[in-house]
This record gives sequence, C-alpha cells and structure tokens, in this order.
Amino acid sequence: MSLQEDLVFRALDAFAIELPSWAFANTGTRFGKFLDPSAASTIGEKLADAAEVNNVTGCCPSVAVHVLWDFPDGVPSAAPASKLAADLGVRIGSISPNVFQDQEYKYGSLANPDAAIRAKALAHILDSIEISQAVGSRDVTPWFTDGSNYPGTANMRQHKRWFEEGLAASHAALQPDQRLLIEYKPFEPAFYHTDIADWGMALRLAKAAGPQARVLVDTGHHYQTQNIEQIVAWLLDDGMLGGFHLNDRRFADDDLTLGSIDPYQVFRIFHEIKSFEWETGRAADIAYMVDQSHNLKPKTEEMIQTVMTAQEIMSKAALVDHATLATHQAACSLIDAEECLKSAFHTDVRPIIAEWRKSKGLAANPLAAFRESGYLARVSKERSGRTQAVSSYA
Ligand code: PSV
Ligand code: MN
Repeated sequence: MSLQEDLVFRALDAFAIELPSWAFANTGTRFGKFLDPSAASTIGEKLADAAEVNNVTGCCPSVAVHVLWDFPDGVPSAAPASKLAADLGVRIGSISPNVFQDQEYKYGSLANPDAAIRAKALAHILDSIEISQAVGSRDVTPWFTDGSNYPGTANMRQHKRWFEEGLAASHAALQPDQRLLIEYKPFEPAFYHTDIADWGMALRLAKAAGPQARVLVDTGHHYQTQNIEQIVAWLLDDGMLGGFHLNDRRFADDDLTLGSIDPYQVFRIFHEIKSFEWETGRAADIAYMVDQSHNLKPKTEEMIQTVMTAQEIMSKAALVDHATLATHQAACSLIDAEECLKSAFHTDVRPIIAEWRKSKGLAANPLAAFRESGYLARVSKERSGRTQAVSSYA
C-alpha cells in the first residue's frame, strides 16, 4: 500500500458522518415547497432512507433527530425508533430540542422575558436530554432563535444571563459521558440581534454551562468572508470544538450541498483538524453532522453526494505533508507552504477512495449503487399520493 493510500484509508476509517433526519422530509422556503414523491414523512421512513445512505457509503452510522419533528410525544416514540434504527443498522445520533416552533416562543425561549416560558423551554430541553439517555445518544444539540428584530426592544445583557442560567441547568442533567453542543448563528430568524450570534458567545456560554459543553460550528452560520478555519483552529486548541453541522452557503444559511460552492474552504477546515491531530498525536473528538435540507435535489441522492464529497475533501486533507508544511512555515517560505497545501487539495483521491470502498465490501460508486438498487422508485411508489408532513420551521 502506498503512503497516499495508507493516509486516505486511515482518514476514512476514522470518519463517521451523521445524517439529519430532516434531510429526508419535504421542506422548502417561505416562498413554497415542492413536494417530492419519495420524501419521508415518518421517523421510520427517515431512518430507512438514512440507513440506505449508510448501506451504500458505509460511513453514516447515526441519524440526528429533532425532538418535535421526530419524537413529538417524547420517550414513548423515541424508544421504538431507536429499536427500528438498530434493526436497520444505524442508531439515533444527536438530539435537537426544539424551542422555536411553538407559539409561546414568539419572544424567545431560554431568554424569554416571561419566566414561565423560560421554564417551559428548559423543561423541553430536559425532556430532550431524557430522550437522549433513553436512546443512548451522547450529544444534545440545542439551537436557539432568541434575539430581537429592533434596537431597544431587548436587554441583551439580561438575555445573556438567562442563557447562562438555562444552559447551566441543562448541563446539570447530562450523564457524565454526554455533551451539550452550543450552536451559534449570526442572524435569522432574529434580524437585529441573535443571543448566540457567534463562536465567541457560544464558547463563553459553553464554558459557563459546564465542563461537558462544547461549541457546534454550523458552516452556514457565518458572515461572508469569515475565516471559519481559524475559528476551528482556535476551538481545537482550546479543546472546545464539539462538532459540525456541515453544509455550504453562498449568501446566508443556504443549506446547500457541502463543497458545492467552496470546496477549498471545507478543505481548509478539515486541514486544521488533520493538522491538530498530527501535532498532538491524538484524534480530535468531533461529531461530523450534516445539516442540510433540499427542496430541489432528490433527497437521498443528495445525502449520498454530500457524504461522498465529505469523504473526498477529508481524504485530500489527510494528504497534506504536515512536516514539510511546518518546515516551510518556520522558514517563512510562503510560496512553498501554500503550494504544499494546494498540492494535497488538487490530488484526485477518488481512485483511492474507490479502493477503500472495495476493501469494505462496498460498491466503488455509492451513488451509482443506490441508483441501481431501485430503492428510490420503490419508496416513491409507496409514499406518493398521500399527504406529506412537512418538517421545517421555514
Ligand atoms: C438553524 O438554522 C439550524 O442550523 C439548526 O441547527 C437547526 O437545528 C437546523 O438548522 C434545522 O434545520
Ligand atoms: Mn445547524
């Protein structure tokens, strides 16, 4: 086996990608939804689709769920779903509480001025943590829409303190092996201020919440031109990077296919992780979750495309010659350092990945294998014609 093959094989062996249940359901924008006859409506169908992606890619062992969308009655529906997932060869992954959809949350959740609503939001997060424990899931991933739309309408310092309180109370319910991942987003749906707007705020709140809290980086939740890989580098260095919500964006939180707009940025992010691992000699404990939902592309095929892209870019990042790069950096050999990075990015890793797949008994091309399986035609027939539940806050 060549050095390149060895590096790629080891990178792929260690790279598990979590799929979001909501990617398989009908979704849309506030301008409309185009219904897909193959879209999943129930948690059972979402798990079946995710399991199909795992069957052809071999690297998606878990499925992220949104509590209200997937387990509306809590533990009673989570337990059978967990059993079904196991039967399908996957498991329930991160658990997202939902404290933004109900009418009560019009003016916020953990930072709502009404103490009763703050308590309701906390109770839902605690219920979600109970679900995570019932299904054996490690990560709880709340995302908050709290903020305000107009200057002067909210006390931002007070909001911060309410978040410190609510997240610390949530953290207190975790089992020792669990994590609370704090996600940030600069805007939408709040358009003047968002309570957890950037990685600094998420980091600050994670530290205040407790030792098992980490930051979740959703790649779509940044301003244009923001240097995401630097954020990743800092969080890694501080031991505070919990995971990713992977997607691509052109304008805002577009939820586009990973690497479809700027694959070099994804590469630079993955490179920071590989560089950290090379320097420290230990694997970074990161949950790689996809957070995308597609209104136009066929959903299951899109997930396979995303996973294949993630594997390609991670493989490229694994090929960076860290020792040589470090030498060039130390000598301030700017062109050589940059070319060293770029040569890994420009390597065509697809033949090596095909070999890795074959070594695992997988088809060399998961997308082609999925298309040949007839799964899409079968579920489209089974699922079409009935009212599609829409899993979206949009
Ligand atoms: C919000 O934009 C977000 O990124 C959060 O992670 C939610 O859980 C997810 O999208 C819902 O689609
Ligand atoms: Mn997200």
